[in-house]
Formats: sequence, C-alpha cells, structure tokens
Amino acid sequence: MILYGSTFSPFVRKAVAVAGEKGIGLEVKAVGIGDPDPAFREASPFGKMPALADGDYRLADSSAIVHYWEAKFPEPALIPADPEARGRVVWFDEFADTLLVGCAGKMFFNRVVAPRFLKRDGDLALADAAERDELPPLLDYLERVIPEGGWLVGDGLTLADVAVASPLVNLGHAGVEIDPARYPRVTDFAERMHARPSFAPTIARERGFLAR
Ligand SMILES: N[C@@H](CCC(=O)N[C@@H](CS)C(=O)NCC(=O)O)C(=O)O
Repeated sequence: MILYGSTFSPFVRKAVAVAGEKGIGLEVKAVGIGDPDPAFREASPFGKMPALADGDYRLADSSAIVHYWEAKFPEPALIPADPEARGRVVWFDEFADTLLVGCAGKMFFNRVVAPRFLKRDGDLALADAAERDELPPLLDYLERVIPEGGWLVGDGLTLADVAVASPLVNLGHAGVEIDPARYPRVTDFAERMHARPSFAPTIARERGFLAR
C-alpha cells in the first residue's frame, strides 16, 4: 500500500501514525506541494496530500483514508462504535484538521516551509500574530478537555489523540514552546503521544532534516 505525501504535513503524519498504530504496512512515497507525479495526481484529484493507492483503489484525504483503514483493518479500533464516543472522535479529528492545523500552519508555513522548502521569505508577522492571538484559545480548550494522563475520548487511544497530536509536532518545528506551567496536560499529552512508536521515528527524521 502506497501513501503519497511528506510527513511534514500534519495530515500525512496523522495517516502514517494511524497506520503505525494499526500495524498497517505502508510505503510512504515522498511528493511535494503541487507535485506533478502522475500516480500521485491519479490518487489525489486536487493534488493534496496524503493520497493512497491500495491495489487498484485510490483515495485522497487523511480522514477518508483513516476511515477506509478502520473498515478494512478493524483492530485495534481507533474509531469507537459507541455513538457518543464516535461523535467526539470525529469532532476532535475535525478540530485538529481545521482549527489547529489552520493556526499551526500559519507558523509552520511562514517560519519553516517558505524559507526552507520554497526558498522565499515567509510572512513572519502573520506567524507571530497566530502564535499570540489564535493559539492560546486552542491550547486553553485542549487543556480543559484532556484528562490527566488520559485520552481525549474514552479509556484508550483513538483517532482523536492521533489527529490532535500531529499538528502539535508542527508547532514544535515552528519553534513554539508550549508552556508546561500554563498547559501541563497538553504538554504531558504531547510528550506521551510523540514518544509512541507510531510518531517517534517520523518526528526524529523530520527534526534531523530541519537540523541540517
Ligand atoms: N483535508 C485534507 C487536507 C490535505 C491538505 O490540505 N494537505 C496540504 C499539505 S498540509 C496540501 O497538500 N497542500 C497542497 C495544496 O493545497 O496544493 C486531508 O485531511 O488530507
């Protein structure tokens, strides 16, 4: 099974981590933003990553891919059957993909992607404003909903945890230090999630690349 994308994308990293948690064998084929690779374009009609090729089957969008895997590889379950729990998991996946990535992306794109990958200046004022004004309410919210030492939904790991943990990696790449005194639960959650085998090697590779 081939996943097209770069794990610097929080959506791609989320999919890779879900595959890791489920023990799904994945070949990650690196493609960049706007990549013309025909196989990637066939799997992703609008050129967005990640995209999947599984035999003859093609699918784009991290959430669509995760739901496909959940149906195809039900164990371990990352999307609960219980209606209320499932609704909450979908909420956190959406929260992460829209609000959290939208905010973290302003810092990550302008401080990292633009200068490092696109060889042009980023809008640092926009990044600083996002860190100052947009990020605190999102972290305040997470601090309220993450149970101490626990998971976002129910008693075990779900897609909610993976989806929220992924853009927190991009914040770190963008030089954001989450204050452990103000956000003890978010800090502990991020440390626990990013130490998991489904995240740790990816993060180490990304940090190694950025340190070059
Ligand atoms: N909702 C999509 C979002 C995918 C997405 O926007 N990926 C970005 C990278 S972080 C991308 O491919 N951007 C390239 C573009 O918009 O052309 C998902 O969950 O996969």
